[in-house]
Amino acid sequence: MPLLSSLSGELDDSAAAVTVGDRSVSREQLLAAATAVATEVAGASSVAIDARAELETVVAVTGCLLAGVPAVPVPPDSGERERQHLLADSGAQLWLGAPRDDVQVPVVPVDARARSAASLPAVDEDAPALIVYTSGTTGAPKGVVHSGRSVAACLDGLASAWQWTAEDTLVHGLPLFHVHGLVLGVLGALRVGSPLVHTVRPTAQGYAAAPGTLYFGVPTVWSRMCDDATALQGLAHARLLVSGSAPLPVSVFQTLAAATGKAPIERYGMTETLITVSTRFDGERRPGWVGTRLDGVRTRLRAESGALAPHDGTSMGQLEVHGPTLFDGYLNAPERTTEVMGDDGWFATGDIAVIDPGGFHRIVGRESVDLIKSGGYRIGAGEVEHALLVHPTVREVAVVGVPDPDLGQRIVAYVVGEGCDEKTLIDFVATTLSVHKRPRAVRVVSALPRNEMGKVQKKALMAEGGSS
Ligand code: MLC
Ligand code: AMP
Repeated sequence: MPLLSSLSGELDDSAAAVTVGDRSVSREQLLAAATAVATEVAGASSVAIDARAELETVVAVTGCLLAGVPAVPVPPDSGERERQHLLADSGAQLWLGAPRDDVQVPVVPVDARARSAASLPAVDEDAPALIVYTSGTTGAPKGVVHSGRSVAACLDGLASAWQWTAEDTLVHGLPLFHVHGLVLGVLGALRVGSPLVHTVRPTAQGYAAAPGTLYFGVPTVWSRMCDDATALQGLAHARLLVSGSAPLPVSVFQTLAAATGKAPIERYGMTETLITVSTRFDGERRPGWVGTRLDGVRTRLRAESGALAPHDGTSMGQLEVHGPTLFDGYLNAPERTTEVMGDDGWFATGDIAVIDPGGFHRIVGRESVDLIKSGGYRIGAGEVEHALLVHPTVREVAVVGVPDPDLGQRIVAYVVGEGCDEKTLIDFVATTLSVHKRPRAVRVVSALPRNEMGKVQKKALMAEGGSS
């Protein structure tokens, strides 16, 4: 079934299908406005979307999918350097959004009230549909290419695991430029046919005020919710509270379960693999564990020795995944794709996990200290270090993620230089990369700890940063 076939299906066309903030469109309106976008972008090799938390982003992405033109969501808080990288690397031929001084490609304004009934040719479900940029341990973000088929496989697997139907109303306020908020949170609702209420920001008050049955959040959202007893009461009617993108602390799981009467659903995934593992609506929900494989997905553990590790609930190994939800590859970087994707089609996640005999997965940590998860965002230490080294006061730098009760990990930059100022450097990263990639603290030191080989000892910095 084509990814968005349910848009023109048999559901009630007149009811609000997507609400973002205080604006809504029905399915019929969304289809008409997205068709207008599709006619504008038809034939482009790819199109960049200014992915603000607005109705227009939903219309723009839907239009690109209807036209069969790969959509490149661009974080609205990205700085010029990051935005230019995304535009150049993706080769985007158009910019869907408001004009920006640094955007040189033609601008196509998006109007959620536009109407077109043009008939569109069928889309090849195996062709690239989305290019989502995500950080690696080093270098600039890479474009992760997904077809309509991989997205559909992921969404159908989740619908089955969660018994997610058109009777549900989905509520979330996650960013519309990553897998969680965009693929699950928008395309999931459109494919399943459940109305979506996007709260613009993922605040506890916003979630509590929005009447839904299914709520999506990253652990930081749920942990903030747990600090707001009134907001928690507002979720008592929910059918499912779903957490993902980072580890959900056991204490947050337990508080949510006690306060709402519902243990949260946890699910695990990556931009490259989409969601591969989840607990099920009718299955066990075990704190600290992320559940079992989605339909069609296979998983295995690769021990440090290179052999496969047993699924005995205690043996650890790097998690490898296989199945219909996997990406097609990194854009313009076949060698990077080969590094993570074996000839046999298994993807090496870089996450260390255990699997128990019943097929339940627990994510123990990440293999590399250079991939940081902060507030559910994946941030490469190398990318932030590179940005800081451009600043004239910085001579050496090491960026680490230290444990943080709110964000999971907090980015801390250790710098060596002359006249380094914390606020200046934080703002520098916020305006050249993305606001969400900024260090939360900068520590000026006389030298970085290095081993005999001259390599920075990041684990020592993490231990120090975590304790202060
Ligand atoms: C602060 N701000 C600054 C600034 N410092 N602006 C410019 N320069 C500076 N130095 C502003 C911000 O722009 C923003 O303004 C405000 O301060 C707060 O921003 P923040 O610090 O980023 O908010 P915070 O409260 O820390 O955000 C927490 C959060 C966020 C949970 C809301 O981290 C979040 O949305 N996380 C979701 C990430 C996600 O969706 N990940 C999924 C990846 S996919 P203003 O004006 O904007 O308020 C994936 C796959 C899977 O992982 O499995 O799902
Ligand atoms: P991203 O590429 O932003 O999609 O981030 C993917 C990474 O997020 C994974 O490799 C994991 O490290 C982490 N992650 C996602 N979901 C979970 C989860 N439920 N529990 C623990 N880690 C998670």
